[in-house]
Amino acid sequence: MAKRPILTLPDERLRAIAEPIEKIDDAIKALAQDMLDTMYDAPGIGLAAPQIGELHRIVVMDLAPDGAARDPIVMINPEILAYSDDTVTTEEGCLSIPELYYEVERPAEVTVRYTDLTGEVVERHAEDRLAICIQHELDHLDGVLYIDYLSRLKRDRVLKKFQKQARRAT
Ligand code: GNR
Ligand code: NI
Repeated sequence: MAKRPILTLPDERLRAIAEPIEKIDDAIKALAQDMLDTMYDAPGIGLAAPQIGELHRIVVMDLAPDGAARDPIVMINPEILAYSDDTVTTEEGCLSIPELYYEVERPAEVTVRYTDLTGEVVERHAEDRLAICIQHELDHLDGVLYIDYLSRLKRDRVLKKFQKQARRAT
């Protein structure tokens, strides 16, 4: 059980492209567990490895309702195979952009393919919050943040706020 610090804007590692995982060894299993521990502690419904400074293509999620049993999902080298044409607009937040929430429009449904922790390749169709969470987490693996979908004005306002905060902290 190891909770790791979550990186926040403007940390450059949030903008990096994460590397594919070649082998699911003990280090990757330990990383997945640290990510789940960190996500549950935050708390959040998802976490991507770059958010704790690990530039590997792995994300974790748990969309179980509050009070229900945990339902952790670990996706290694995930890829979206198909997006629906219909979109939904939902309010998103990000643990790396604390305390801010903005509406984002995304495809409503996706089909994702990934390798699970046992090495099995899984294909899964997702809708609702899971579909949004998958897209949000997979974006992190390519250095994309949800604020990148906002208007330039809104995005720049967010970036400025965190740049200013970082300057104060140093
Ligand atoms: O905890 C989180 N909640 C959330 C809400 C709406 C859309 C996406 C998310 S993911 C976020 C955790 C996070 O930052 N994952 O990268
Ligand atoms: Ni996020």
